[in-house]
Amino acid sequence: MPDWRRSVRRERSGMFFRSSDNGFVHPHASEITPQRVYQQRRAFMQHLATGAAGASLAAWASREAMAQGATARPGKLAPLPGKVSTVSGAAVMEKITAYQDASTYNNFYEFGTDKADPARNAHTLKTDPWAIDIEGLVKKPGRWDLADLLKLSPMEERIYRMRCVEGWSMVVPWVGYSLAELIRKVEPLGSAKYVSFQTLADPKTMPFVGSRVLDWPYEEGLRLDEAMHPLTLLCFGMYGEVLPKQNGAPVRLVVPWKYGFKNAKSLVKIRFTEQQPATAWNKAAANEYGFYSNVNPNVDHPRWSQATERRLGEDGLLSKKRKTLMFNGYEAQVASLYAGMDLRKNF
Ligand SMILES: Nc1nc2c(c(=O)[nH]1)N[C@H]1C(S)=C(S)[C@@H](COP(=O)(O)O)O[C@H]1N2
Ligand SMILES: [Mo]
Repeated sequence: MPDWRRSVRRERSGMFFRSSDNGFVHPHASEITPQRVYQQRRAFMQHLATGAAGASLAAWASREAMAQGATARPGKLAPLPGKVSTVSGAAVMEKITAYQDASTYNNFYEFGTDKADPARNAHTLKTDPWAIDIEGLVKKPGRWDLADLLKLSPMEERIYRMRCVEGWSMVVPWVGYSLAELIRKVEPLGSAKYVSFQTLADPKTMPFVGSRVLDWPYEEGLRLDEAMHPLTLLCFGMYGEVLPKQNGAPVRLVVPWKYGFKNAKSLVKIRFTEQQPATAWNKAAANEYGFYSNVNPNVDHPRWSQATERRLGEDGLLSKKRKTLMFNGYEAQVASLYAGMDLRKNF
């Protein structure tokens, strides 16, 4: 089979081969109505205004300029207060992917395995009330309500590349703060070496949690030093708004130098452990999805090359013109985390 055909088939069918035609259909309108966007945004802004975050945030003057790539959409409202991050590497100077693409071409298997399924189905997700349980090897375990998480630290905008293991990529302005802020508050014990992340698995609101495509709940994991890295983002919003449900509302992870599947959506549990935790994709196919999953153009997936990628909205569906960068372009920031490690073995 020619290479292009193989890549299209894979992208259409997701990380597992499946026979489906819907993989690259972009729906015309977002599932989010103006009314719903407005209500979400108001709730988010109220949280910001009442919290420590609200007071210190400068206006987002350049919002329009940053969103040059975004197509007009229903419910586009006043800018959300925020400040551009000063963390090194947190603002790439590449064209921002259209909101329409980033919010309708998703992997969120709890809502279906076709790229258009999450935007179609995730409206059933209930994001209020919401909490994250902190467990394991920490001095201060316990439950953090979303309202408390939202004001734990000032919100920042992080413009990151996102590279899915399947070979497509985008550039998204996320909103959140470094996960390290939360980790410091709960005080990991000296014995904690890893952090595991669990996401919601609610069969009542997530139609595919009954399926056997993955072992639910979706789990991910990082080494503690990776989790503490300033680029690792606890993310509540994108494009100046609260996260759309299909992108992992109300709170998700974004680890920009790793393949997209490390970015666990709709987080409900964070556990500190001594042993390397299990991860959903590693359990499903250990030879294809390793624990580290750092973006690496030199280490191919067993079924396809990782040397190049397709940028959503930029390249044609069949072309992967863009060279994939080592650590997704964050080598200067993160390479030292892996000094002396064999990245082929620890893929
Ligand atoms: N809970 C959960 N989180 C998930 C997934 C998922 O299926 N379930 N898919 C992952 C994959 S494969 C990718 S590429 C990203 C996609 O995030 P996005 O839809 O915001 O682009 O979410 C990741 N997080
Ligand atoms: Mo992915």
